[in-house]
Amino acid sequence: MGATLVLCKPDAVERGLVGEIVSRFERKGLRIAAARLLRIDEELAARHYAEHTDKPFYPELRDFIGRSPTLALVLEGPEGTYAIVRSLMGPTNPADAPPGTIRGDFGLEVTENLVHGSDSEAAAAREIALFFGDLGT
Ligand code: 3AN
Repeated sequence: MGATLVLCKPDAVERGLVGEIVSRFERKGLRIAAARLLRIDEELAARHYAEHTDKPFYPELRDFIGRSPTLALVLEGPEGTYAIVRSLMGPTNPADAPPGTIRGDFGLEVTENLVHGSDSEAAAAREIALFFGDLGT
């Protein structure tokens, strides 16, 4: 079994694309184990994006991720679920994302790229604890 964290970012919620995005993961066969709609404040953004806080694009990323609610999900599936999720999402920059992927079908630019998925088993464990640790998932 594997589990990973997915964020449907503010642009996805604002544009009414959450159903479409979650549906793609469900139709693939992944299971929703936990879900929470929350606004990501500056402290949570800095912890989640710890590797990016020194980057030039960080202020824009922080402002975007906190501008309206995000839907956080834990998705469960086979070992390597994080990689399955990332293949459905497509590359970070929607301009590089092929049609058929979430970012390729719905995104135009790198900041507003609709979804986040953990990029390793270790990141998944860390990020699930960050978003759902208080629920004991
Ligand atoms: P991913 O979300 O595909 O794992 P990361 O972790 O490299 O990509 O980047 C985290 C987030 O930071 C991206 N989802 C994107 O919103 C933003 N980001 C990454 N690189 C850039 C960049 N060069 N310019 C603007 N935003 C960026």
